[in-house]
Amino acid sequence: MSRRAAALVDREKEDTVSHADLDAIAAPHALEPTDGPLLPEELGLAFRCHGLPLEALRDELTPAGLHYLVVHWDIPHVEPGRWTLSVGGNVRAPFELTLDEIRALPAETVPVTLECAGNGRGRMRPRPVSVPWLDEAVGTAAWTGVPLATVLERAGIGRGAREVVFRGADRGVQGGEDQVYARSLPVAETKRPEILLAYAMNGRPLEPQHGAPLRLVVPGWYGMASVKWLTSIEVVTEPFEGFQQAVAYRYQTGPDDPGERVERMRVRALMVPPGRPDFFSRRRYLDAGRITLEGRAWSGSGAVERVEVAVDGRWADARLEPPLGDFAWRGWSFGWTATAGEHQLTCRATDAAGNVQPLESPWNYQGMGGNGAQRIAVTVR
Ligand SMILES: Nc1nc2c(c(=O)[nH]1)N[C@H]1C(S)=C(S)[C@@H](COP(=O)(O)O)O[C@H]1N2
Ligand SMILES: [Mo]
Repeated sequence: MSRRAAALVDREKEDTVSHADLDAIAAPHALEPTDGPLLPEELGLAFRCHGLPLEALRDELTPAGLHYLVVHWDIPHVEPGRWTLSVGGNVRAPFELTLDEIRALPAETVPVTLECAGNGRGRMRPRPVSVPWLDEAVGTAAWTGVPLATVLERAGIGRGAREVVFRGADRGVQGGEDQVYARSLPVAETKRPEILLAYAMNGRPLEPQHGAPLRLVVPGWYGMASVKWLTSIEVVTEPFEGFQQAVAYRYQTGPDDPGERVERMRVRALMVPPGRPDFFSRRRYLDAGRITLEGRAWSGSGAVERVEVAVDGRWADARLEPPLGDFAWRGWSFGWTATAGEHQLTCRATDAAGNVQPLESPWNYQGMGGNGAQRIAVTVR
């Protein structure tokens, strides 16, 4: 029996994980996927990391306070006046930049949909044990900052460079490993002009929880690539093997499978839940008659080209709005004549690369890339 399996067996007799268990569990996720009820630790993570209230899908740009949030450890205390960004490694000319120096460089603003790679995890069976997202780990903001390519050009990427490593100011323990949050991008990817070193979100300075004073924003990729509280950029000549790259964020069939890297967001559509909700079940109540269902859809592999809506399993095409940008979600709407009774509503998107959103999230060990279709139960009176 693996250490993690043993921990799970022990665990089922207790209410919380003991320190001894935690020390014994040298794994990306503390426990094996489970069919059991939600654990107190998952609930704790679900409070620290919050989702987009789905009614906020009405906003093309998500107000910062409604944008989903992921913080692996603690929000670091960063004093903007003392903070600098170091750019180094395999470059011609390493340097440091203050926030004022970064703000003085030519800026771009790009609307970007970010989604956590763990979205949908909470519905997978067995359930990978981490933040138990259902559908709501997404948001879209207009990010303002300096293109990463500008800063890397100034440093001059050296010969033989393979990847660029981004490190944050936050530090913690995961899988038994003490670490700072770090991720890399292949050098070719770093030349994309829309990748930003962002200091503003929706026209306002970044808030602490979203990465102040400076964060990376990698449009098209799941959120883990967009390193917050950025302190250093290092060009390296070997593939980066940090924990958040080599162990976490992989599509694995099981604990011993090295798996594939998680990169681009899978195609997904969401609907604004119509009508009024029940407090506990979130079942929706609405009045019979003509209504417009609406929502937004996105993909990291090209534009969304089709959104379909199903009422009680019968699919029909929704009307698409013009895209907000190449890297942001696209609005859609669908006219429905609601008839008295119980109904189930769902939606799915197809992208320019021909990817069709599945009805059920494909299962994997870490619960990554869960793009199964949202289902909304409604009662029409
Ligand atoms: N330094 C640092 N960057 C980070 C994280 C983190 O914990 N530390 N979380 C990542 C993950 S998993 C996601 S999904 C996004 C979330 O960004 P947001 O909280 O601004 O929505 O930030 C990413 N960047
Ligand atoms: Mo994430």
